[in-house]
Amino acid sequence: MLRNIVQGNRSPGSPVLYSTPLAPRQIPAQLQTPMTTLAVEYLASAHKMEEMLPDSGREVAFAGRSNAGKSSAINALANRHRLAFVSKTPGRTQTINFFSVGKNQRWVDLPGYGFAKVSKTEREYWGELISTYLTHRKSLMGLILLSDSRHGLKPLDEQLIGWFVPTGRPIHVLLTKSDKLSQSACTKALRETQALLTRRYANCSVQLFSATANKGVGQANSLLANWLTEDRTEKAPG
Ligand SMILES: Nc1nc2c(ncn2[C@@H]2O[C@H](COP(=O)(O)OP(=O)(O)O)[C@@H](O)[C@H]2O)c(=O)[nH]1
Ligand SMILES: [Mg+2]
Repeated sequence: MLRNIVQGNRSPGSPVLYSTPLAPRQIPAQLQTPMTTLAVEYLASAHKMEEMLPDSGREVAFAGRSNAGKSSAINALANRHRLAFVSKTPGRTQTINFFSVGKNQRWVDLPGYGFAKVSKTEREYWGELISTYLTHRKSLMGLILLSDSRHGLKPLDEQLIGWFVPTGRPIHVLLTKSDKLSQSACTKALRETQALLTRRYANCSVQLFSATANKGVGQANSLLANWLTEDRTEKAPG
């Protein structure tokens, strides 16, 4: 639903701070635009395959259980507060939302899953849509899977991983809300998820993440930028 997305227009120009302009090197660092701010803009939402944007260029998809912290993570990665809608109650953002992050480069916010109050028919429809998207989308360079660091990977998370692994493209797991865990619990969660992924799937990586504490944001952003730019011609599926 479009109203679940706040359009990502930047705020208008900064207020006049000085009566006489200063040379750039004289502007205090705290007043300059942070280097990490990406030009992320909302593009479109799709309810079905026919509404998807053309399958060209490159994109990275974000998936996770409802309430895993996906919208918060997207906002943190974009260094914006209200790009993706953040919910207090597990909700039903049942659209695939496209964001531009550069020329022919997109982030794709997939609908959250595992929300109990969704009917079986609805669940099946979205399972079909997402599995079709994950397995057929040529421009999809990799999948970011968000999972609450306190709960570990759930069967539906593994189902998604199972759909995507055969494409030969990478999956990176963000263990979200890590600010809610102690340092030792974080280490344990990271080690256990890493071990599970290594045991069962190829081409998966994992890191700790917290949108609230801005933890792991730089690491995830570097990986996203690599996926959207690196030369992968040898890995393209036949
Ligand atoms: N403590 C903490 N809470 C978070 C974090 N990320 C998200 N949340 C909270 O978790 C709930 C669900 O977040 P949201 O981003 O809407 O999850 P989504 O359903 O996966 O998009 C909200 O109440 C958020 O404020 C985080 O890094 N730390
Ligand atoms: Mg959300």
